[in-house]
Amino acid sequence: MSIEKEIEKTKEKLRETPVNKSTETERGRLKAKIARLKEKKEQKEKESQASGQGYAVKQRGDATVSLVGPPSVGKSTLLNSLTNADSEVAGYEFTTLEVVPGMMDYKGANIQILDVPGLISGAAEDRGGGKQVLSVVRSSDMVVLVTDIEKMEMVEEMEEELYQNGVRLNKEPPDMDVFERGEGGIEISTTKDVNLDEETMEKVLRDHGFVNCKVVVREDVTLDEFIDGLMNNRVYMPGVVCLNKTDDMDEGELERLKNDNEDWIFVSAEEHENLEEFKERLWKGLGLMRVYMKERGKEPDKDEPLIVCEGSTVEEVMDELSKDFTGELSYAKVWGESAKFPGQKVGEDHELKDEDILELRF
Ligand SMILES: Nc1nc2c(ncn2[C@@H]2O[C@H](COP(=O)(O)OP(=O)(O)OP(=O)(O)O)[C@@H](O)[C@H]2O)c(=O)[nH]1
Ligand SMILES: [Mg+2]
Repeated sequence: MSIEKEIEKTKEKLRETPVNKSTETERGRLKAKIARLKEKKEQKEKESQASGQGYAVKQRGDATVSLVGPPSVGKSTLLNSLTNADSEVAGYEFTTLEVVPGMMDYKGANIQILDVPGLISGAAEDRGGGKQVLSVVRSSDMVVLVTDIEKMEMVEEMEEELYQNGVRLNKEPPDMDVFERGEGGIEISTTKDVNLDEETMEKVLRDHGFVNCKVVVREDVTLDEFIDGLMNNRVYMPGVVCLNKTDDMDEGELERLKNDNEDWIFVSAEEHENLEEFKERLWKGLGLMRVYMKERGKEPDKDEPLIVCEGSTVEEVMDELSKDFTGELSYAKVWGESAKFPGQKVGEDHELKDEDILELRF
């Protein structure tokens, strides 16, 4: 769901929640959520504008994935073999000094892949414009840390660089809320499983300029996670390490590395080895699914799926299509994994599964 839609939905929920004592907390929560979403939207807009030369990469397609990595590990080669792009490949370092986009067609989705050079501190030295590079990564939906056997130690360095710049890989935002208010000082409320002591939290809050606020922490968080929860410039996205040039490796060594790093993906961009698995990893990481729309009495168009987030409901699919429809939904019918039987009539809150067929009637 886009941020705009999420804002709209939350506003609607707020309108539907009556104003009284028992709904006060819920209304506060919704208001805070709207404020947070608005901030996130502004942040995203700012970042897409912060485009120095060579960084004016428009977000296109159903999702965007950044390839980051040290020089000469084969980012451009990987981009070229995955997409329609034609990025310069060379045997010397710093070949690519601007962000090069390419479009990858996978399972009917258009996934934009960005070849983003020069992220790492030493290498960046602002030749690649470190800050802009980071803003490109921050506004993408997933990041791939590309490396090869010679530069494996760079993986940790890249992860650290991203962490220092507010990018949280493979993590969920902490389950907590901060409600700022005009008076009343700092009030902290936590669930039983929270181990971080309130004194520390209060100190951190003051250090971060909070004077009057109510903080609700609903899960056990580390100090760093607590701080993340106070900041609105953190971005959370999936990340995967891709070790390239497997064609150039000793087989025993490759096996050993695979065993030691089970969540990495091993490819040869040049020899096109394991690229389908790589694409599937992106698909899984991005959490996308396909829904085939069908008209009454007709077969669905399987070449043109609607690409939505995993777990989307009928209502969310309708939101996605909203421009095409007017009027009240008369019924929704579903074929596929989420249906109890083919053509089951379902409500708007029915959760769809990948490759479901959906017929909407207004
Ligand atoms: N053996 C082997 N070599 C590869 C592979 N992929 C890329 N290379 C070689 O590695 C060198 C660098 O490749 P590039 O794609 O230019 O690397 P890059 O990461 O884009 O480099 P910069 O743009 O300088 O950051 C070239 O000589 C490629 O031919 C691969 O899968 N196997
Ligand atoms: Mg390159």
